[in-house]
Amino acid sequence: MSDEAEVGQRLRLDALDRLAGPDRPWTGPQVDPRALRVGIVHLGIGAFHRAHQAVFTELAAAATGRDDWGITGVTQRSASVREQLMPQDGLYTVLERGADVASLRVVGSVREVVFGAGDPAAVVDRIADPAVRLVTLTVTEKGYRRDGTGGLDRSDPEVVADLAGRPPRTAIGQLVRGLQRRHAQSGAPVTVLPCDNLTDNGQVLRGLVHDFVAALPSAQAAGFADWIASSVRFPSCMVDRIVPATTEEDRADVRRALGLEDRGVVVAEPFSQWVVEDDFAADRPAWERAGAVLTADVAGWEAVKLRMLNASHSLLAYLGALAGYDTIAAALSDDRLSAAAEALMVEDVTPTLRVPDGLDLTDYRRQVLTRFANPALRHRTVQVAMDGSQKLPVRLLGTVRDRLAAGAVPRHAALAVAAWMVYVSQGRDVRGRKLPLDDPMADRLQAAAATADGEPHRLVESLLRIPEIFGADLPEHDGFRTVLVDHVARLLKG
Ligand code: CS2
Repeated sequence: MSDEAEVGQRLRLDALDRLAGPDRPWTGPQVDPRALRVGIVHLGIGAFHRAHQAVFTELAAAATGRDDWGITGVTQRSASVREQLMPQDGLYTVLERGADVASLRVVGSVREVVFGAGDPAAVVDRIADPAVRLVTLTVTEKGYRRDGTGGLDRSDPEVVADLAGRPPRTAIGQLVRGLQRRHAQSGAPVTVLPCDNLTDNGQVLRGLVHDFVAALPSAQAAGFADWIASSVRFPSCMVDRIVPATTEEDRADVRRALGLEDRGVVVAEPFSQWVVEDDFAADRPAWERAGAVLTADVAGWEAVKLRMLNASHSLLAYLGALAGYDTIAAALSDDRLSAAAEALMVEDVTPTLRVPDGLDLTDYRRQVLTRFANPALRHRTVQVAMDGSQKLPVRLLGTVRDRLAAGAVPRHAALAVAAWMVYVSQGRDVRGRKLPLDDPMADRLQAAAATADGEPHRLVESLLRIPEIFGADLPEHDGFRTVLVDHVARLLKG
């Protein structure tokens, strides 16, 4: 028996057509995928993009009758998304899990998936294609390869190799080499829109592109930097949707509902939000027709989301994982942990925020906690716990600095940082189960933690002295160190 026969027929356009009918328990693509032409290149086509921007883009195309906003997705490190989607004509299911009901949507806006490491030339070609007017990114915080000051990390061997002219492998390298070809070939204007959880993500990316270009030999940079300044825009945006890792159970649920095998299933909560700075070099999809907010002011939204939602997510992830809770919802069901998340948002974060017009912060806070409590999502604490060295500065340390500057001690934000420190040093939960340290700085963190030998003061001191995370200022702040040591001492006692 072939693989295909064992697992059932694979999701594909022709198979989907045969299933069409009024009673089907899923929503099909809102545009005809066969007629879609590519207008967007997306770097980093993971689950988040497929559950968020790809859906907004399809709905916007459907609302406006446009057929030129198909997506070429670039998978960065492994070919697996390509292997999942290409045999399926780019189709995949978003399995939306509400607290009580689930629903399914088959999405057709991804028309092609390129494996960046396997076919770097194709990535450069696609970005240069004048039919493409948008390059979007979700490459995670670490994918930007920044140094301690937020600039491009010129000591990173992958950055060095991309700068030396090999076929590009890093996201910034791919982007700059694609833009370089575009400048040489058509000079058509293009917008680059980063969709990762970073403060001022558009400006950050513009700065990194600038750093890369400035490090090129002058003959290559001539005219190119000016063209970028005049013809490329880097708007910022805030993205929000909880997208846990897909499990075998999720795939089995979709198989049962669809009657087809979908290897590209992504899972998401019902909530989805996108606030985009309306500053485009050329055309864009009418995302507002799909519920996105296009505005001149993204910064306020971004700060609210990162400091309220992502910060309390990280707090629950570290405290929850240490306490033996597998999921965020389970962690939140512990009164002490939900009180800590609430206190973080109310006491530490709220005083630091400039609230955007039309947003009620109390409602926002309640909504965040309700979303976290969704038991059907099964969002794992260790998933949110990963890459802490990259996430802490963005989510928590801005709040810490603002409160310290105001003369206050941010006790709850410090608790989240302390929980991360204990997570790093113990690597085990209260029941003795191993907790993975999935972080680009894992070796350095573990080495720093090991020197402390379980002594709270030394643990805080050794981790706080990592400037890429805590800068030069925070280790010098006695009040912050003292509150960290208190929390760490208590957490180490269990
Ligand atoms: C989470 C985010 O994994 C994490 O660190 O905090 O991915 C979070 O689920 C999203 O930002 C929600 O929009």
